[in-house]
Amino acid sequence: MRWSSYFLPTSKEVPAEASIASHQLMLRAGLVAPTAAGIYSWLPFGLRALLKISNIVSEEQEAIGANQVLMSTVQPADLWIASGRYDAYGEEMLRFKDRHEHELLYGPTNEEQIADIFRRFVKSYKQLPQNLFQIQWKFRDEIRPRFGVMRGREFLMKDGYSFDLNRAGAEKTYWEVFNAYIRTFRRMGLTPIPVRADSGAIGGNMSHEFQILAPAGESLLYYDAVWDDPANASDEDLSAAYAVAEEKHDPSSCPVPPERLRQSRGIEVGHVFYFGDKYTKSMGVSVMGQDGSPIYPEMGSYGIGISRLVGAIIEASHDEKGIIWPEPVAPFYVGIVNLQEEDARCTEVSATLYKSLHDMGVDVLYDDRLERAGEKLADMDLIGLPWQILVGPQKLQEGIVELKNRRTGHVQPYTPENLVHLFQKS
Ligand code: 5CA
Repeated sequence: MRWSSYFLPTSKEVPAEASIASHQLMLRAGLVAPTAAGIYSWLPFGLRALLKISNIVSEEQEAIGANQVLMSTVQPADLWIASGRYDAYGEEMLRFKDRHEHELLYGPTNEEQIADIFRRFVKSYKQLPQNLFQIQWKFRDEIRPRFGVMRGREFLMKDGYSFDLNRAGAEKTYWEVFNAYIRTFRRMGLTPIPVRADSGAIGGNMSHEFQILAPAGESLLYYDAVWDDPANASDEDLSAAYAVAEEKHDPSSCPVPPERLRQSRGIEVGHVFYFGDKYTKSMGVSVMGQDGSPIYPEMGSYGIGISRLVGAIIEASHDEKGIIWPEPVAPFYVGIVNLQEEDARCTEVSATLYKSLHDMGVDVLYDDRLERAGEKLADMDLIGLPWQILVGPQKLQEGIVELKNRRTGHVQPYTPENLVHLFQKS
C-alpha cells in the first residue's frame, strides 16, 4: 500500500474525549472514527488489525473442530420470551418493532438464537457434539460506554456455543475451548490470566474470564507472582496458579503467601461459560436419545471481545511515541519511509524495495507522501508497525538503507539487496 493513496488520517492532537492511552492512540493513528457514544466506524488501518485478530481467533476455533456461522444481528423477541430472558436482560437490550408491530431486538448475545438453529437441524444423539461460533456485531446499551472500543455499545464479538450429550462431554468441550483461548491470546502477544468468574446474565455452573494485566483495566485482580513472568513458568504451574477478581478474594482463605500475592487491574478479553441445560430445557430443545427418550443437550458459550482486543493490545503495547504492534496482529508488517521524496535516488530505491517486498507477499506500507522527514518518522512511530525501513539521501550515498525495530528502537544498516533477502527468509 502506498500511503499517498491510503486513507490513514493521523493527528498530533490528543483528543479531549479520550482518557486512556489506547483510546487516544486509536483516534490519533486513524484506526477508528467515532459515530456516537460507544459506537465507532472502522477505518482501513484499524480494520486490518480487526481482521488479523479475527483470523487468529477463527483459526484457533477451527483447530478444535468448531464450525463458523454468521447469525443475523436482528432477532425476534419471541426467542427471548421463551427462554425467560426478555425481561431479565433489561435496559441494555436495544428493542424495536418492525412495520407489522413485531417485536425485534439487536442481539446482545446469541444463546437463544443458536439453540433455535440447533433444534431445526439436530434431532438425534448421533449428531452430537456440536460446536458453532461466529464473529458478529453485538449491541448492548451500556449505561457508561467508555475507553473507546474497550467498552462500546456496538462491538464485535466472537461468540461460540457448544452442545453435548451429557455433563462429562460438556466439561471436556469447556476445557478444550479454555485451552484454545490461551493459545489464541498468546498468539497475539498477550499473557492471558484465566480468572474464575460469576456467570452473571448468561447464567450457569462454571465460568472463567480471561484477563490481561493493564492499569486501565476495569477489574481489580489478585494473583500469584508466577504471572509476572509467565515465560519462565511451566503450563502446569500456570494453570494451577491463583488468580481471582476482587469480589472473590478472601485474604483469610487465600492460598498464596503475602510475599507472592500481587494486585493489578485487568482487561477482560474473553469469557467462557458452562451452563448445562438452562436454555435447552427452558426452550424445549431436545434430541432423541439412544433409548428413544428426549435428551436436553448441555450447553456452553464462549466469548472473545474482538474489537475490545484492538484497544487491549494497544493498552498492553505502546510507548510515548505511539502504538507498538505485536507482529501477528500488525496492520502491516513493515513500513518504508522515503525521507526525501524530491531525491530521485531515494524515490527509486524506495519504490523498488516496495515492489520487491509487496511481490514477496509481505504486508508493506510505503510512505511516499510529500511530507517532511521528521513528520513521516513521527507518524511511522505513531502507527507502530513492527519494522521500519528508512531510506535517506546520506546513507544511500554509501549504498545503505536502515532497518529499525519499533519496539527496541534498534537500527541496523543493510544494502537494499540484503534487506530483501532478510525479509525473504523471515
Ligand atoms: N454469550 C457469552 C459468551 S459468547 C457472552 O456474551 N459473554 S460476555 O458478555 O462476557 O462477552 C464476551 C466478551 O465480549 C467479553 O469478555 C468482552 O471481551 C467482550 N465485551 C463484552 N461487552 C463489551 C462491550 N460493551 N464492549 C466491548 N467488548 C465487550
